[in-house]
Amino acid sequence: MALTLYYHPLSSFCWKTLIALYEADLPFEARLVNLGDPADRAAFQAVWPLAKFPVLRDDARGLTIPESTLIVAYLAQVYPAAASLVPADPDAARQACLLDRLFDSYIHHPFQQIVSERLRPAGHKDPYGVDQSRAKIGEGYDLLAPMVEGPWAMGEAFTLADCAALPALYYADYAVPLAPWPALVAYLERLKARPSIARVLTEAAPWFQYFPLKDG
Ligand SMILES: N[C@@H](CCC(=O)N[C@@H](CS)C(=O)NCC(=O)O)C(=O)O
Repeated sequence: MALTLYYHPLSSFCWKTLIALYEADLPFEARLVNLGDPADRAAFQAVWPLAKFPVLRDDARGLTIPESTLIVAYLAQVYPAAASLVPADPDAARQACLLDRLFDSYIHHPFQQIVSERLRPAGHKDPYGVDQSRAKIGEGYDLLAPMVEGPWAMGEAFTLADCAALPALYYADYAVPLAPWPALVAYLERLKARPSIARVLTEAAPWFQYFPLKDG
């Protein structure tokens, strides 16, 4: 198969790319990486030295593409079925990219910081850093709630921005509940009902027991 996605079903950044692949109904081999297994990690590092997933391998073109945003943009550029994920209009494309960056930078990354803190050993905790990350997520919600046009981030078209929004909002809701931002609550519900996203969540469900923040 030409496309291989190195991923893990629980990985939030992998969700962004899975949503895009499912939206476009593109065939690909899903290669689950167990970073806890030294041999699996070493094999993945041979593909991408940073050993961060997702990574897309396109054998037909001899390309290895890391970074979730870049993977979605690549799919949109190369596969007609995925083209609408990045709007053709340059201004709309820029806005979709901006929303992707905002969801990643102000919600997704601070959420990752909170999870990392949860995994730190006793004596190395950073409650001040967690407070800062929570505050940043709240600022992200404030910023993004009025920017989401509805039904999708960019209006009628489902784009890269929505692929980025789902993992960010779905997971951050555990750390900073979305309830005070009803527009984002409603948006997240619409996202969850979208078939591509419902499929990602169904596939992740057996792994949620390993999610460190599932108890809040
Ligand atoms: N900026 C990267 C972030 C990728 C990332 O942080 N991936 C996480 C999983 S969600 C990972 O590989 N974690 C494993 C590790 O850090 O060892 C992207 O957008 O793809």
